[in-house]
Amino acid sequence: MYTSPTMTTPAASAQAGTNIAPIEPPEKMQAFDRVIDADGRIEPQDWMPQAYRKTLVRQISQHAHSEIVGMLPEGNWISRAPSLKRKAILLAKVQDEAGHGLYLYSAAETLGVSRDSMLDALHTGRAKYSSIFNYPTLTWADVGVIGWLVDGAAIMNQTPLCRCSYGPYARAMIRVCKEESFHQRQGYESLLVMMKEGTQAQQDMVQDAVNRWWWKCLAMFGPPDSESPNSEQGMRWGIKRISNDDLRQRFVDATIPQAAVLGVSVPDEDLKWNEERGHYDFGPIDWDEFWATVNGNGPCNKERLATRVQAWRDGQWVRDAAMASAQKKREKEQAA
Ligand code: BYC
Repeated sequence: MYTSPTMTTPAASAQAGTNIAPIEPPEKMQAFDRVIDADGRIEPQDWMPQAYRKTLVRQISQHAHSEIVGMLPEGNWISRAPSLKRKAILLAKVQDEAGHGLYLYSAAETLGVSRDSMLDALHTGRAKYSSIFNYPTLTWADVGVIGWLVDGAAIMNQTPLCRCSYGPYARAMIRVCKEESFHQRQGYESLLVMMKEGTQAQQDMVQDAVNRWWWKCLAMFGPPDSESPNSEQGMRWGIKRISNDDLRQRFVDATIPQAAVLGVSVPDEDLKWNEERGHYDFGPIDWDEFWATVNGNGPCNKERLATRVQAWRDGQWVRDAAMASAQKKREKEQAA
């Protein structure tokens, strides 16, 4: 199912430029379309076209992988946090990301794909995860900037997913977004402390981290709408509610005033408030760099994947013990 190449709707076939005939039963397709048109919810037991199922598995599993790989850049700093308070906050945050990954793998499983196959795709480098986690966290300020900008971008992108047409994904996202909001605030607050109470060296460290992460965060929203092959169908199906470019613009508009309060600048000479549009104009994003990173050639791709694979191997005894314990429990229940 995960790898099924079947195109199922005339629209999807036409969009993909294929000649594969639609094979979905027309009455079921019409009933599905009626639910989508009425902005209703599709649940796991409901009939759905294969292409819808496949799109959801792709997006939700990529999202789950992003949460799990996303633990690594910040996890690097748990042992080096500057105080017990910051260590406790960071531990809780990284643990939350693990939880998000688990909700999302569970949501994807409701579509009939196994967790093992999703993890295998991640571990063998076949699955995508967010580009943003392939960059290094060089200083403590990176941890604050990830909270402020990366989690800030994540909230912007994920809040509309709470209204996604697929029930289990939408419900998972409600909790995820609440927790992301805490993540964003803790990052911003830690930067505020450094900027308002810190030394010049600490303030410089914050500015340097903002300079390194800013453009990566803008790219994180995905390619421009004109070059986003999945957007049109995703929006038609109510999976995606707001386009990549619109979310990116909202993020810039929301973040620039926050940067002013913090006392940092963003590294963009073209950034300018556009009175006519009622939005900030901003400079060009380096899409070559983005695609190189998405395709496995960013600064930390290999390290991230190797760490994940090693963690999976190291956890084998835990999975074996859990399975043995469950088997024992079953046997006891059967004997009783
Ligand atoms: N990185 O047609 P498009 C988090 C891929 S977790 C890598 O626009 P779509 C957090 C895209 O997959 C952050 N790949 O696609 C966690 C597609 O490739 P395939 C993750 C990217 O799906 C821990 C191709 O480019 N958030 O924030 O309509 C701590 C064409 O793109 C990226 C989610 O996963 C990227 N940045 O839109 C802190 C949210 N962007 O699959 C924070 C759910 C695009 O055709 N996902 N690609 O081979 C989404 O909202 C959408 O999938 C995206 C992409 C907006 C990401």
